[in-house]
Amino acid sequence: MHNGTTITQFLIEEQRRIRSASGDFTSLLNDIVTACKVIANAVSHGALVGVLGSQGSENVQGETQKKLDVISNDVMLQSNQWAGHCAAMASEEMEEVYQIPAQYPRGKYLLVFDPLDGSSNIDVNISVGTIFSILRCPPGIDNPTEKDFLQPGTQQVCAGFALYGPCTMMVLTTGNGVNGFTLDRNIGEFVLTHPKMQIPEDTSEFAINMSNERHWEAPVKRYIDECRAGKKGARERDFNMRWVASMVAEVYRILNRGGIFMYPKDMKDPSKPGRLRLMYEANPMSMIVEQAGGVSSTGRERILDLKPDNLHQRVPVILGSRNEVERVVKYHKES
Ligand code: FDP
Repeated sequence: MHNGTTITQFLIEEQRRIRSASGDFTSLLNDIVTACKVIANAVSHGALVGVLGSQGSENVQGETQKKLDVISNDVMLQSNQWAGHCAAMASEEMEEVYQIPAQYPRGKYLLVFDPLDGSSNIDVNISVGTIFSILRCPPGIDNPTEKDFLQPGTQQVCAGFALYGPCTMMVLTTGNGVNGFTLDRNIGEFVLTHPKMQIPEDTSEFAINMSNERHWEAPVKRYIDECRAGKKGARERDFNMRWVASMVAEVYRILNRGGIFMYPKDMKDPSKPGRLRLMYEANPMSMIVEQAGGVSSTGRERILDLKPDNLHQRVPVILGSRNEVERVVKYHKES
């Protein structure tokens, strides 16, 4: 028998601390948690239930959708549309804002998500995840449109991600630190296993897609060259490298043992000022990283301060251990 704190107990205890809390927010988080359990189940059965492979369609970013991208998106919509907590939703997989169907009541929150991050890893059995961000719907708005979602990351009420790896994990922040929960499949509940996660300030591990090196700007090239020079170079120590190509897995690793993750601005395609999406990747991950004592920047600005231009905006992302991210920011200032 388990004797830990379940995520349900944790959320209710958090709710009790806020006198004015109506329970809406706790209930919304519970629905998100349920959705992630359903997605975890589909991911873990893979080819046995025919969910691998391509869907044969493209999303708004022009990326080929996998079957599990579409399934996960549907699960998130269905779990979160009926209870009356959301005013509207937005997703990586949908060009437009998703309006709550007329038969359901509307709530006061806006939910934004990437239903399955790291999609290129699905078919090869490498960790993927779901990233989400909760914002307040501006007062007096009955039918939220895109502009109601375009709030800076500092306005997020909550950010989190589920990681579908060897264990299924849920990592959450409501602005009061970061907590990690492991799914106990025997009881069907997430149990608090990683309370108050803190990112070490220093690291000797970096994560970047090295195949883009020729497209990088000078400050990033300088930083990575110095890491690669090892003991005999400017940094006078050896660095190690990791690249999972699933942001959820990289951020989870950094939360546990430190590190720096970069998908920086590059010159590959001038129409894209970065690869990762601000509203449902960079913002929630930046809130989590900052709440765990790390730093998150484009290289030039704090990510959480950016005022979004559109739902699917892309931004450069450099996040993780404080001293390393600050060094990269300094290199940008100097260049
Ligand atoms: P994906 O497109 O497969 O969902 O969402 C962006 C992302 O994955 C990140 O999770 C990951 O870090 C990055 O893209 C991988 O990019 P590369 O294919 O360039 O390695």
